[in-house]
Formats: sequence, C-alpha cells, structure tokens
Amino acid sequence: MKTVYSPRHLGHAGNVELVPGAIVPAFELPSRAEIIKARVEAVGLGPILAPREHDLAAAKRVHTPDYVDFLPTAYPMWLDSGRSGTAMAYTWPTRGLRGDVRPAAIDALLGYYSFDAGANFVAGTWDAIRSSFDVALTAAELVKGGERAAFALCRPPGHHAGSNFMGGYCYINNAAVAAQWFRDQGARRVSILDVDYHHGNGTQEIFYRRGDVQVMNLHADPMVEYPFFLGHADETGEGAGEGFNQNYPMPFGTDWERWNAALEDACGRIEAYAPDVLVVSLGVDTFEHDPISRFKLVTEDYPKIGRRIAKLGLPTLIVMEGGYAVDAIGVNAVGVLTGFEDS
Ligand code: SP5
Ligand code: ZN
Repeated sequence: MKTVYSPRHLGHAGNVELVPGAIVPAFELPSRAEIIKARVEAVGLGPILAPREHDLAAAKRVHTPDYVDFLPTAYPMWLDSGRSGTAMAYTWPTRGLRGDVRPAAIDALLGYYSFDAGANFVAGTWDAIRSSFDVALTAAELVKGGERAAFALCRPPGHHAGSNFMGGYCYINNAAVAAQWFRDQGARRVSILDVDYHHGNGTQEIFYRRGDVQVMNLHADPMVEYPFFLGHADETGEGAGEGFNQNYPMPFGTDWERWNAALEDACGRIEAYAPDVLVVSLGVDTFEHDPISRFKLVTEDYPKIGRRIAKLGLPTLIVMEGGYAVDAIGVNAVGVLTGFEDS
C-alpha cells in the first residue's frame, strides 16, 4: 500500500491545549505523524509519496468558501493584533447571541468559526492544514487510479471540522473532502467509516442531508465524552439523507468484543449500500493506553480492523485522524494497514 506524507505538518508545533482546569502542551503532536511514517518504513508497507498540490476549490465543495478563506488569514491576523504565541478561541456565538453577523476582530472570528477551543493556530498551522488536504487528495487520486487502497498520513486530522467550523484539532475535513472528490470524479455512492474514538461530528454534519455519502461512526458515548453535542444513536440522517447516517455510541471501557460487534454491524450496512469507494477515518485513540480516551482496544486488535475492512472488497482510502498514545501510535495505525494488506 502506498502512503502519502508531507513534512510540512512539522511547523504545526509548540501548540497548547485547554483541558479541564489547565492549559497544557497539546496532545496532538508532530511526533505522531513522524512515528507513523517511521513504522510504515520499518514494516516495508510500500512507497512513501509526496503530495501534489490541489486547488482549495475541492475543500470548498464541503466547507463554506468564507470558512476556507479564513484559515490562512487567522494567524497573520493574530500577529497583526499585537499578539504572539498560540491563537485560541475564547468566545462563541451560542444561544442568545448573534451568529449571523461575521465579526471583524480575530478574537471573535476564532470563535465564530469553531465549536471548541481545540483548533488553535501557531505560525506553521496553515501550511500544515494545507499539506494535510493535499495529502488526502493525492492519496484519493491513487485509489481512483486503480490502487486497491492508499494511506493518507494526514496531520492535522479532520473529522471534527464541519461545513463552517473547526474544533478538536481539526480544520479541513480531509475525509469529507476526499469523499466529495470521489463523487465529483464519478463515484455514485461513497461510504465513510469513522473508527476514531471520538464521534466525527464534522463529517456527520457535512453529509447529514445527503443520500449519496453514507456515514458510519463508531465512538464513545457523547453523553459522557467529547464532542458531547452530537453522535447519539438516534441521529440517522434527514431528508434525502434519512437512513444514511449511523452512530454506534459505546460506553467507557469498551473492549474488542463490544467494539467489534459495532464494526460488524457497520460493515453489514456498508455492504448493503454497495458504495463505489470507501473512505476510512482512522483514529487509534481507541487504544487502552491512550491518554485522553477510555476504550480498551489492544495492539493485537488493530490488524483485525484492517482485515475486516479489506473483506468489504472496496477501493479504500484510509485517512489518518486521532491517536495520542505516541509510543504506540505507529504500531497501532500501521497494524490496521498491514492487517488490510494481509487479507
Ligand atoms: C481528532 C481527534 O481525535 N480529536 C480529539 C479532540 C479531543 N478534544 C478534547 C480532549 C479532552 C481531553 N481531556 C483531557 C484528559 C486528560 N487526562
Ligand atoms: Zn479522536
């Protein structure tokens, strides 16, 4: 399997994060992608290719143009306002406030275009976002060109980013952009299977009213886990999208047996939908030792995920999302890929 990777993610570094009670060094680190890349090389998964540059018009197929255009301006605006360090939102246009007036100040725009304080900007952030988008589309082109599968080693991740908002370390929704790109290239139906520990709220929001992109989401119960405000089992799509969104919220402590039952059900629904192509949002924050998560998957489980996905027999784009147990992220993420290849 070919991997697409760019070192341009490395400048998205030195970030901080707001957690309950403190500002701490970010969990979403440059070393994540570097360790996955090193593991791809160590197991000889296949060639590692640089991305080709793509027009941002492809991002504007799933995000609003004003949102996409905001992203490269965020950090320069932050500097122009006399600040340095990390640009972080601190106010949001929620209930009782006006969300229909786009403010002028960067302080307000950061909140206007986000749902949490988890998508921050440092000097290299836009370049990393841009390269992650290019990585996803370059890998999508490999699949469109006839590869059985390709691995988009995206950083930053994307699945929390919606049509006009960032959050949860995500800015451009790489998996959603790729799914839309496949549609625009002639795929009639596309399925997205999101196995990250957190609900892919952005992906769900983008395709919620559409029947041409099916979205399956396995994640921790949003009653008790981030992103909290979406991802319940009764969210099944609306209008033309009714029946094409499926959520599998699961409790803290979920192990392989329980998680795999959800995977089986999701794979059955994908088989019934019979898409032309599959996009996998691959998070390995389901791992037992993940520092921000509370599922109990073990290293030996990840190849099993890959084998089950391969059994679907579909052209498959695998897009990297979360996973914060840095020591194990290479073995676990690449375990999914080698499991796919072995079957
Ligand atoms: C792509 C992805 O996996 N994004 C995850 C964003 C999670 N953001 C909220 C994290 C809450 C962390 N709680 C800290 C507990 C530390 N012991
Ligand atoms: Zn996650």
